[in-house]
Amino acid sequence: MRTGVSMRKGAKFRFAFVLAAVGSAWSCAGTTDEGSPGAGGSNGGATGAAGTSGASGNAGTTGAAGNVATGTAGNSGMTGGAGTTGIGGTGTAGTTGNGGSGANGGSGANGGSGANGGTTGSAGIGGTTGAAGRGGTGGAAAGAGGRGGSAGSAGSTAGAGGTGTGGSAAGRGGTTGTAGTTGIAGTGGAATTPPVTWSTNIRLNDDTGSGNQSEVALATGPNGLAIAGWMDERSTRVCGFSFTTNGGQTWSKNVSIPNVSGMFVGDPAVAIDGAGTMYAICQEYLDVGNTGNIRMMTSTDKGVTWSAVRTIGSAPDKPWGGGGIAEGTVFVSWLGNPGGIKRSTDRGMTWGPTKSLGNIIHGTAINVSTTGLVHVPYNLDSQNNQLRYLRSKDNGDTWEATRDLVANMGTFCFSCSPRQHPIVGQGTDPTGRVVAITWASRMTGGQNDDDVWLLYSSNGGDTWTQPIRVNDNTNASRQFESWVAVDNYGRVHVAWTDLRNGMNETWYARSVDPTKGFEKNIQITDGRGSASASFLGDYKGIAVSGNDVLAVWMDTRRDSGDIYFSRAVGAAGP
Ligand SMILES: [Ca+2]
Ligand SMILES: [Ca+2]
Repeated sequence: MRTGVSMRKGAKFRFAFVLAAVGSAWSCAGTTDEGSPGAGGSNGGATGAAGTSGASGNAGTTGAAGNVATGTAGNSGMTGGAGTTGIGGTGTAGTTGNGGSGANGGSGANGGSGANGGTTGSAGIGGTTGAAGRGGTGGAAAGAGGRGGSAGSAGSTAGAGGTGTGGSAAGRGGTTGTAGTTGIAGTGGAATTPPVTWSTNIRLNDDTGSGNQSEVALATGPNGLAIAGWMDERSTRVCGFSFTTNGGQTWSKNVSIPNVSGMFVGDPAVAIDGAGTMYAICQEYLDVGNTGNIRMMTSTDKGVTWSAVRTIGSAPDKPWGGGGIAEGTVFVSWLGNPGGIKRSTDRGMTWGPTKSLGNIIHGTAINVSTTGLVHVPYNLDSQNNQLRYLRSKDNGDTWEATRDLVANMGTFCFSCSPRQHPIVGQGTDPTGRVVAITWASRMTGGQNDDDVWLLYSSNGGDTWTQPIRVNDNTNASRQFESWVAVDNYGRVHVAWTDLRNGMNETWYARSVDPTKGFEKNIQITDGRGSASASFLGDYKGIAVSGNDVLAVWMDTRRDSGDIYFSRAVGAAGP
């Protein structure tokens, strides 16, 4: 943005057939036999059948002592079938469920005449711990029958699912065993995240002088392709660009969109489509805040050659770009009254109709996804300082009605030095289901100065959290110029300018689930410079490239402004 009002921008249990011991009846007083304890049964056995009644004993003279019939032990219950493997869980399998304690044998019937069969044995206790992430295996039925009595019942309780460990998602309980009950879902272990190590910082602007570079944006594409763009005042002000074809290991010499008007040029934007076409965009002001042109050049060969620079529209201020999934698709938005957004499917040669965004004077962000979801958030301080949000579910063919996600985005430090404008940053996972929006402002619940805020959706923008503070410093200090990226696993990566140490530093935080907070803030910068400037570029870039996170920022360690880069290899990986 150029001016104070502009943007910046988851057993087979065979029923245990418990053979009921049939108590024979003898006409005499028999001895009483106690049933012996059954062996441990566990899951899912059926209740043993009650002993059949003995036949009536003959009344008579002294009968021979009746033999005590021995009840037949109940058959062991079959092992419950393991549940199906938990979906998505990678938790370590738990230990097999212990067999439940066996059915206690029924108390022996007295061999009396006409004695009834023994009483039914009590049911065994079900097995205990099941396997993590899997249904517990069933315990053996095992209950030995009491003498003269009927067999004990098999255990009936299925093993419960155990607790998984180390998995990144909760394992699901087993499906219902044939005779067993459904295993209880195991709880997932703590999710794991790869470590974050930011690389040695490197400078992207390749001039040797001390001209000012600022206002840096970043886009990533397939196969390690990325492009950064910035405003460059090494000589006549231009939009400068550098790109990488190896995920940021090395960067190209700078290219630029030149200044042909002699007027103010800046507000660079960059995009890469799904096929790897790079789009370099620059605002050419003709009358600052009133009229100007959006200029663009493209490369379809990873930067070996670039097209001519063309004017693709008019706008008073600050364009933004979003690369489509399809080859040749790109979105461009801009500020104005009204601001707008439009789409091209032929690399910017022709454009579809403009969708009005209302009177916007600060920047938009654009994220496109493989599911057709397109997310466009922006600040609307021309009305009530709300966070307004536009969504498409069909790749921009049609747009939904706008929604206001935050009624008031807080106080922006327009007049601070360095200044802070209501620039809205955004990132999504490739499917567009996990969406994060960030800005910096003074808001209730913060530190009474500039803080970094984040709004989060895990359902494609249907519902959103309240603002969540990202920065964890405890001293009164400014954090601003934030941007955000979301990786393939839905993790959120935020970068911002941080003055907690009184200097111009760039800091970072990651979260698996922002509703549960962020990891400890860490610093990306390995050097720092003065923050005593009226302008530190308004915004910055952070994006995911494969398993890595890339970041670019305006750095003052060397002169009044350079564009620096770092990457955190593997920080976005499995
Ligand atoms: Ca603060
Ligand atoms: Ca410089």
